[in-house]
Amino acid sequence: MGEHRGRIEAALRSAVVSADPHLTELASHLLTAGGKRVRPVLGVAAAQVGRDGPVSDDVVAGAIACELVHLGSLYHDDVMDDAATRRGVATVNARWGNLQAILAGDFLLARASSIAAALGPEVSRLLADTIGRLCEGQIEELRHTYDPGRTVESYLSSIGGKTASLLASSARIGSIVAGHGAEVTDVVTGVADVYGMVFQIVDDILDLTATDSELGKPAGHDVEEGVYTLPVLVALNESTPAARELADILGGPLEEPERLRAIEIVRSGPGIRAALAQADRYAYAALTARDLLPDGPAAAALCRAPQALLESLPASLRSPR
Ligand code: GRG
Repeated sequence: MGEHRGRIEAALRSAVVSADPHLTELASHLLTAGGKRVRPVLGVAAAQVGRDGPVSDDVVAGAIACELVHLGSLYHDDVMDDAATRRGVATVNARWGNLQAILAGDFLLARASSIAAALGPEVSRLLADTIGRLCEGQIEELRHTYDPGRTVESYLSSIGGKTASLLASSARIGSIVAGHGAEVTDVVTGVADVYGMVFQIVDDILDLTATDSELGKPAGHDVEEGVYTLPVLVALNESTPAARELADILGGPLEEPERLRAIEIVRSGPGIRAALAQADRYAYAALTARDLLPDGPAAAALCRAPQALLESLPASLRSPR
């Protein structure tokens, strides 16, 4: 994957260059600040299923189109959240203002669309539909902001759109561009979708369980913002005095002592364990897909990725299967 990472970085850097040097600076800002590149790595891994050797330039192009959509969505997300920092640096909105951040995010989406169009109508349409799914997931989350009555179904639908859909499409595009048949393409799409669900559930668990310094932001940030994730929804659905106290606390913006109490209630109830069990079921589904793909390291790594994510959690959190 080392060689591929170099190609991904070079392609990303050249994709964000505009005729306007200031727009280039805006569009490069988060890219040069870091990021794990999960989406392009998934795209390349999907292309490598059943194959040896380097992937084509078109596979790298498909992979970076997905990362550019991710980046564009982060620019817009940071405007919506009025976020001050991301990837350890000031956000574009904090440094240059909301208007420039929105335009730079649009520019990243435009570059992604142009790259996808060059890969053909199927990839182009898939990427456009995925941008729509991101918006649907985000709208579903907004619809239930500060809503203690939010259902688990709403949560799963929202993270399916805002996170898993782009990871699934990254793998799907890698597979299509590599010329895999429909069966392999559908399996890698499903595995990457499941990975996305686990990825977001784990992120949401860590928001409630990690320390402020591990997170680089105060724990319970989601609760504070009114985003009630799976552990919180499970805790709210208990018939206990603690669940009733939590319902009384939630429903609006929180003062510091309320945020800490809400975290304490969720941590000491069944919500974290239930969320881990849900993630574990997804991870198990990905493991069982291994038999449906040709042998080789890429297929093995893809199908084990959700499980590996769960294993990277502190032992104190992990649930037995
Ligand atoms: C403009 C495409 C577009 C969408 C508008 C704002 C929005 C609707 C969607 C944003 C959805 C969003 C921010 C989902 C969270 C996705 C997520 C898991 C982000 C963190 O991804 P990582 O951990 O981040 O891969 P790095 O920094 O490593 O790239």
